[in-house]
Formats: sequence, C-alpha cells, structure tokens
Amino acid sequence: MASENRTVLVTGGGGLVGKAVKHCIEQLGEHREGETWIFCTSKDGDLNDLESTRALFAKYKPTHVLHLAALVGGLYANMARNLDFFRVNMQINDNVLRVAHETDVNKVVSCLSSCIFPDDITYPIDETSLHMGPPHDSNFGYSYAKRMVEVLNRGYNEQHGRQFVSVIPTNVYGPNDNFHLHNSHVIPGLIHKIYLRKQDPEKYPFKVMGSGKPLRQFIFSHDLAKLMIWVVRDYFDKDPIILSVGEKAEISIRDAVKQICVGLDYPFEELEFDTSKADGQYKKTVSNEKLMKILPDFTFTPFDKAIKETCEWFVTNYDTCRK
Ligand code: NAP
Ligand code: GFB
Repeated sequence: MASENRTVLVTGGGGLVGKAVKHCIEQLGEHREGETWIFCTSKDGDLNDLESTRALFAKYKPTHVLHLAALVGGLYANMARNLDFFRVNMQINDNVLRVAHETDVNKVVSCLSSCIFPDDITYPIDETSLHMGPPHDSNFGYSYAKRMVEVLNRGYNEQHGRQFVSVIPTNVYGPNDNFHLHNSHVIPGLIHKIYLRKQDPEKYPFKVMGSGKPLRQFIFSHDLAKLMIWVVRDYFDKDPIILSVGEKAEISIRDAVKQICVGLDYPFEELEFDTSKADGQYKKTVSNEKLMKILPDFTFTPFDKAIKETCEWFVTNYDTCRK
C-alpha cells in the first residue's frame, strides 16, 4: 500500500532495537513504497552535541524520527552511574526534540521504559501512572531522564502543536544486543557468561547475580520493532503507549536463566546464585491492554523460541558482536 512520502530517521539505529527495526524493514517485508528509513549511529553524529544533532537533521531532512538513541545499561551499570545516565540522556533527548521542532519534523516517537514507573505502585501498571511517585532507587537517573521525555513531548505538543509521542517498552532482548559481561542487561549478560562457562568452567566460575526471584516481562526485539514501525505510521494518540507482552508472560529471572541454559545446551543445575548481589526492582508488571485493544491480533514470539534464536545468533556472531 502506497503511503505518504516520508523519511524516517532512526537514532540509535545500530543498537539492539535499531537493528531489529532495520531487520523488519529490510528483511521481513515491512518496507512501504514512498518511505525512506535511515538508521544512524553515533558515527553519523553525536546527539549529545547540539550542533552535531543539527548537522544530522540538515543532512537527512527527516519528516519522521524514531528516537532510540540513549545511554542504556542493565541494573548494575545504572547503579554505578546514575548521574551519567541522567545527564547524558537528558542532553540527547533535549537536543533531538529541540532540533526536530526547529526543522519542523512531522512526528517524533521516543522511548521510555517499563523500569521508570513508580516503585511503590499497584499492579498492573498502566500508562497513566508515570509520575505518581519516585522510581526504584537503582536507576533513578535513567528513570527521571526518560520521564522528562514525556514532559518535553507535552511541552512541544501544547505550545507548538507538535506530534511528539513516546512508547514504553518492557525489557527487550534479541540479536545485536550489548552482550558485555558487566554493563549489559540480564539476558545478554547471562548468554555471554554461560557461553564462556561452557567453554571453560575453570576459567569462568561465575555465579548468577541476585536471588533469581525478581519478575520480568521480556519482549523479543523483532516483535517490539514491528510495533514501533506501526507507532511511527499509524498511532496518533498524544499519550504514551506501553509495548509489552502480557502480564501472564511475566517470568522470574531464574526461569529466564533456565531458558538460556536450554538455548545454549548447558545444565542449569551447574549454576549458583550470588544473593549478596542486588536484585533491583522485584517486579514492574505492566498492562498491555491499551495496545491489545488497538491491535488484538498482534502475536508475540514465544520466549523459548526467541531465546533460542538469540543464543544461536550470539554463538554465530561471537567474534563481531558488542560484548
Ligand atoms: P542500545 O543497544 O544500547 O542502542 C542505543 C544506541 O544509542 C547505541 O547503538 C548508540 O550508538 C546510540 N547512542 C548512544 N549515545 C549516543 C549519542 N551520544 N549519539 C548518537 N547515538 C548514541 O539500546 P537499545 O536496547 O537498542 O535501546 C533503544 C531504546 O529503547 C533506548 O532509548 C532505551 O532506553 C529503550 N529501552 C530499551 C530497553 C532494553 O531492555 N534494551 C527497555 C526499554 C526501553 P553507538 O553504538 O553508535 O554509540
Ligand atoms: O536486565 P537487568 O539488568 O535490568 O536485570 P532490570 C537485572 C536482574 O537480573 C536483577 C539479575 O534481578 C539481577 O539480579 N541478574 C542476574 C543480572 N545476573 C545478571 C547479570 O549478569 N547482569 C544483569 N544485568 N542482571 C533495567 C534498568 O532493570 O531494566 C534499566 O536498570 C533498563 O534502566 C532495563 O530500563 C530495561 O530489569 O532489573
């Protein structure tokens, strides 16, 4: 179906979610005639710098922006650098929205996260509770920076009639993630650790950090990418929308690790848990009711299948992946 001519600039185009969007557009038939998708990385311009941001927009003249770029990390990276996660993300987000406004971009879709909601809250969390209390201490910097995206969106929309909206993904995993041993999220971090442990248990006697009891909803990056492409094209509400698997898909970290062991063919019973390490938020269960009311037929990839695909991707791309 022909669509209006649009040029979609994807910031953070080289990351986990950016690469998934690129894969969907270029390999999974999501492309539409009349659309140009540009996937940029920090090599194309440092979004921390206003003039670099202006140069990037001047070069590509986007009509739409899918704003994924951010300083992103797992629980332990956030605990170690809350100030950096606040300042860097505040700067990137202010620059991108300011230049999008200056250059009259039709629509900007930015990213919040399910981990930025109030920690003391009733479940399931929905889109209306974003500012109803402080976030979990472990990632207050990242959380407040992300909440300010929603405040900036409201400011530009009300004062300048802009169409700046945000999506709220839950924990994401998939190919092209950051598999660093220490500053990554739990799934890529454990895939890397278990892979090394399997190669040489003596050299890599690691323990799974925390108790394994916390609960998470994990969304496969390819599923999230399809939903984000839909938001860019066909979501016109000004309020944020949660993009997550349902409440019933919530699993414990322990069960997620068990699935990684299946994906890497490693005996789970060989692993130990180091309960001296922080667990982070116990749960942050979100409702995807708003999404499912609009897209009742959307189906999520089963966790076991997507984890297997991610493990296989990691093993195949070990030498070149981000780790
Ligand atoms: P990611 O893999 O770390 O990708 C983020 C990208 O941002 C990186 O590829 C990086 O590009 C780019 N970036 C960082 N600083 C930049 C700068 N100063 N200038 C230009 N580009 C810069 O992260 P992700 O997991 O894809 O996350 C994408 C979005 O989803 C983020 O906004 C994140 O907050 C949000 N989100 C992620 C999760 C999750 O579980 N992963 C959950 C909820 C929300 P370079 O590599 O070129 O530096
Ligand atoms: O993915 P993760 O770091 O993010 O998961 P959060 C942390 C949970 O996994 C904790 C356990 O319960 C950890 O105890 N865990 C076990 C590990 N082993 C590991 C490991 O090797 N690495 C990591 N990272 N965790 C993040 C936020 O919270 O959620 C970010 O801090 C971001 O800001 C992300 O928004 C989506 O879900 O706990």
